[in-house]
Amino acid sequence: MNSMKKQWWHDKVAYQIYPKSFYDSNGDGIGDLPGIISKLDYLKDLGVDIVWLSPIYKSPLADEGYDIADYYSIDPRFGTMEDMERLIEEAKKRDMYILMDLVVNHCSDEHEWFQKACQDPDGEYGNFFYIEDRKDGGTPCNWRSYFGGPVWEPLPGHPDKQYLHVFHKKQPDLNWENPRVREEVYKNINWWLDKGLGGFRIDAIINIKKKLPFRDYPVDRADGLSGIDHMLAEAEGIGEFLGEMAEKTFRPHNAFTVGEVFNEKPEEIADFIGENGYFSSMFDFAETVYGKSDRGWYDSRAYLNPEEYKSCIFSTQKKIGDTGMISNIIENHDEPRGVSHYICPEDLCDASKKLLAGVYFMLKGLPFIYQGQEIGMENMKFNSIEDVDDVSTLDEYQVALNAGLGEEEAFRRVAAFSRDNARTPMQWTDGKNAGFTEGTPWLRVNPNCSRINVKDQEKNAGSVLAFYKKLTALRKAEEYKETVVYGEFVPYLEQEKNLIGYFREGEKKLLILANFQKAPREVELPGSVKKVLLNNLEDLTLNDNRIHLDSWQFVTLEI
Ligand code: TEU
Ligand code: CA
Repeated sequence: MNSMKKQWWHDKVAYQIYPKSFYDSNGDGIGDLPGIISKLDYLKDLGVDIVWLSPIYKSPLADEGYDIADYYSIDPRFGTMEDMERLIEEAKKRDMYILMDLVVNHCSDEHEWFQKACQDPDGEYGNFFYIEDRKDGGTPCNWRSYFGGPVWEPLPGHPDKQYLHVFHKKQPDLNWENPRVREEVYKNINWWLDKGLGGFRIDAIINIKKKLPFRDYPVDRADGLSGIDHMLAEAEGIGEFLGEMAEKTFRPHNAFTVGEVFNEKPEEIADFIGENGYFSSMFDFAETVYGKSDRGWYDSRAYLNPEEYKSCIFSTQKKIGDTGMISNIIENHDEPRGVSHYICPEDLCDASKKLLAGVYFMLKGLPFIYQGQEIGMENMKFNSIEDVDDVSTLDEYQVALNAGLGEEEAFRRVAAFSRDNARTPMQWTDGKNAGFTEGTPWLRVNPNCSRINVKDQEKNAGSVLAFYKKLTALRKAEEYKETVVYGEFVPYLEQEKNLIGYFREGEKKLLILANFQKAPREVELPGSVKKVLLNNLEDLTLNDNRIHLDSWQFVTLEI
């Protein structure tokens, strides 16, 4: 049985809001905090307990808020500090928790620290960043930034110096080796937690430890640069920073944290999310990264087949076991829509969307829903590269062109991965701008809002939204909650093609079955069925020891 020490957040359901695109309360085309407050009841009704907000701090929005200019203030485009305090309070009234995004690998080049570093690179703030001399115009190493080009950029006002940025050049990396930097970060975290925040989602954290001194790694693309992964694989000692941060901030507050961790080794899982881990949880990205090519998005797989998807989620489940609580997702603000990536286009329908929802939601772990996922929002059909706002997509388009693809082909390939797919405005209604704003939306609304929107789905008991409500309700049901939250994951008929089957074994024994294909099938049952807890279709044919599953049918049975 479960050997995990219980924590307050284990049985929760989490939801990610991308504030800029969630709900605009004042008609300027940009979603905002008052807009979020006005939708708290909607989230509560969906069964959400924990709400993670992508960054809303003061920012020039070069990377949509992941470039923070002041960690202690709210960007006026999103609202005021009073709005934020009100959000925390209103959430509390509903037994909900707010998480902010902790972006501390880097700040904005418009942050006061960086401004001071530029004024006096040899002074105190120079040491807040990685600043190096430019000898003969050369760079200290050949690393490629995540958004393309070298990680080194001339320091403004000092042509003889350069600074490091592993993301955009407007996101200078903070020097975590400097204890003053860490102290400032911890002070800020505690300041927010003291305000009543539930915790944080922790951005890009694997990058805070650099392998020093700087050196070149093998060139892996025609640009003559080397992906950062090579360096990260060699960087040791990140645990000292993360352990210190947890000790000085999260643990004393009993805060919930979820790390954006991509490269943990199996033997490190306990260090990250075990009982005394650095974080409460971390995301499972096994399926997110599957099929992504080192060469870039143009060379990556636009969607996975059911067998590949199964092998990813199963390998994570087996690997994690009782070590800790992983966080399960099908999408986020950096990825294509889950239904467009894990279901092939000709198979996309309400039933297959619900199947995917059921499969990941019933896994062991904490389920996160990304805004719009609960109504089955799909990728955007962009008309051309001019439609795209995201810095990462623009770079990947260039990478594709450099690799020799024609403009149309390059656009088509990167469009499947564009971060803007998930960033189009939330579809509340079938009306003007999908009910997101009275003004002009900052990013084009997906025209399919006429067919996919909250208003219609709220009225329809067979909608994707209604199915998500059933999923959250089962997780909270007194009788089943122990099993859904803590029950052991045990695969069932793992070798059956396009069948995803597994047990959750706790106080009860549940069997999850998903016929991930169009063709109906018969499946043998391991015992008699006590109760049908979930079914994404209207009918179900059960015999003594066999079940008939229709196209895309998903069920959860008590055995
Ligand atoms: O993403 C970190 C990350 O690893 C990215 O490289 C991600 O793979 C990329 O966005 C795909 O295009 C986090 C945030 O989630 C992302 O939105 C930010 O842009 C990034 O950190 C920098 O803060
Ligand atoms: Ca607004």
